Amino acid sequence: MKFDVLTLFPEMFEPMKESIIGRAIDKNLIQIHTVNMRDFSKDKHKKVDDTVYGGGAGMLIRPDIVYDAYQSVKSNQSKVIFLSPQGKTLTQKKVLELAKEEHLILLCGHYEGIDQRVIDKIVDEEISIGDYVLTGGELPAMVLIDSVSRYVDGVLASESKEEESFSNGLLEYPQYTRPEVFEGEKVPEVLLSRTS
Ligand code: 4FN
Repeated sequence: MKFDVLTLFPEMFEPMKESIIGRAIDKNLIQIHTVNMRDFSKDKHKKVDDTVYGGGAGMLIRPDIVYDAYQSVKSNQSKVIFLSPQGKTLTQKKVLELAKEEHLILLCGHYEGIDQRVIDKIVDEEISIGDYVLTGGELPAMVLIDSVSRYVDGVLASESKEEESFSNGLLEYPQYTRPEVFEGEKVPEVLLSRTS
């Protein structure tokens, strides 16, 4: 599965090369490629944003910049997801659905947002990770990549997906590991004979 991330802050995605996701990249099971939208600026100051028509606070990313960045990575199998507070909340059901895709293009907003015309033109789905104010769509994009990547074949050891599945998670009980006594608190007696 390939992820192309359209962002103004590509360096934010560097830490994803660690851990389980990093191993999946090394094994060529997933690819995470960032596109710096600033590279598509047409002016000498590398400007990508402008003021809002009709007034209103702040700046928006210009539609032509986003469109050219999109054109540089789109394929016939790509699905474009805009990470946005107005989107449908990401659920485990949606994660499993997205894991079947070959190519996801993730569009990350910054400043006050993105011109609506390019959203209408290129975006297939608008997804939110929850209701709180953020400074950009980059962390939401990483949440989506992390949650979806675990379901790409070969990324996780086969048992862990079932065991940690959402439905089982709701029924989870407290768990304990060594030491047997921590700050005077003992592991429940009934569990002590069952360590695997
Ligand atoms: N956020 C709210 C209402 C109005 C604005 C925001 C907000 C980043 C570009 C969007 C936020 C949260 C979850 C993307 C929030 C998400 C974003 C996300 C996001 C800069 C404009 C902005 C009512 C939700 C509190 C800033 C509510 N999932 N604007 O955060 O991109 O994906």
